[in-house]
Amino acid sequence: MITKLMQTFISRRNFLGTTLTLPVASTALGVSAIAAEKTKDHSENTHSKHSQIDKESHGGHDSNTTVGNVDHERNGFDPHKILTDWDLGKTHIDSSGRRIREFEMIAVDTEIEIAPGIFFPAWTYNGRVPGPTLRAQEGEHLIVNFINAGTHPHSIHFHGIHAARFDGVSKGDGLVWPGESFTYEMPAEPFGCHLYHCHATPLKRHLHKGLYGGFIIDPDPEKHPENIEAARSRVIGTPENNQWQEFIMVMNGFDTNFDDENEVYAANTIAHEYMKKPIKVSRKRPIRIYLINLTEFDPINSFHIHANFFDYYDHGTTLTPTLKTVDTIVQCQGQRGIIEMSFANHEPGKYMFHAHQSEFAELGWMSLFEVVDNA
Ligand SMILES: [Cu+2]
Repeated sequence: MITKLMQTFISRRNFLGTTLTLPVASTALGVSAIAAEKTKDHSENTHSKHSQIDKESHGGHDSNTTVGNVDHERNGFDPHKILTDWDLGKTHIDSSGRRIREFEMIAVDTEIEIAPGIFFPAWTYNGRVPGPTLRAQEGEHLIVNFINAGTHPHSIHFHGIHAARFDGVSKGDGLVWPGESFTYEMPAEPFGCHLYHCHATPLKRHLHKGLYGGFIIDPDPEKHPENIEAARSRVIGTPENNQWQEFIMVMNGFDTNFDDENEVYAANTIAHEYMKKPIKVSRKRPIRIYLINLTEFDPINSFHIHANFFDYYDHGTTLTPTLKTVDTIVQCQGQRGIIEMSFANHEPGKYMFHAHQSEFAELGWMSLFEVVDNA
């Protein structure tokens, strides 16, 4: 089944002249095939198109990924940059000696391309999905200035510790209406890998439209003398931290035809982006992934690495692993954690990682690390 969005896009670009027949829509074919695969339904017409697509997709492509490329410049964000573009805000020391860290967030309606030729009418924080990765340090006082420049009421609900009036929920006057603004304040605690999202109702729609992002609180090493080395290694910008190759990955999905099922899945929004352009890593330095699940409509998502094992810190709130030597973890929506692993003893090459729900992987959540001697 083809979404109205796709039809609009395809006719806009004149790919097909006046008639829309799936198999010749080559730039969108991979995703057309997977979208059709997801919605085995509705009409005989759909079925005949479907069988043609199957032949094309199995005969024409060898890597079972989307075909073509997403225009990241048009989107205004690049999933390769999102991996590491921490938003550290601005800091100052107030009169009482507290370190204040201040962030700017703006909600805007933004059409984004989530797979080649597939456009999605997203609601975003700061024009991107996921929103900015806010990063602070344990013990700081946080101020988040939020403007709603969108067309619906929104909020920011942080998974952290804060007063009720800063909880951003629709039942407690927590909504910020279009054209209005609100300032959230909270302590940066506990340290860990957290998240934020809009909490306006209907929640599933506001969340799935793209209003979410990572919220990382680095530990204060002074407070953790028993694990001071581990704590230091998590503090962005320190020499200990610079040994690590850190990435954020937000697992998400997109319901392109609004039937409460996802047609496209990814880590950091763009289907199969890290398959086509693998994430280059050095085998000599360990890897730390801040992994967050914000997939709507599916009860769980997962992360599986090929040819390797990792340690896992559930919620990132401990400095010793909560799971050791695993190659797969599962997260429900809102769950998150930190993965640590190394390719030091591996030969260089491309190593796959993906959701271990094959359907999610085939619909976009499949990726590669390209392990090299020096990255
Ligand atoms: Cu919202």
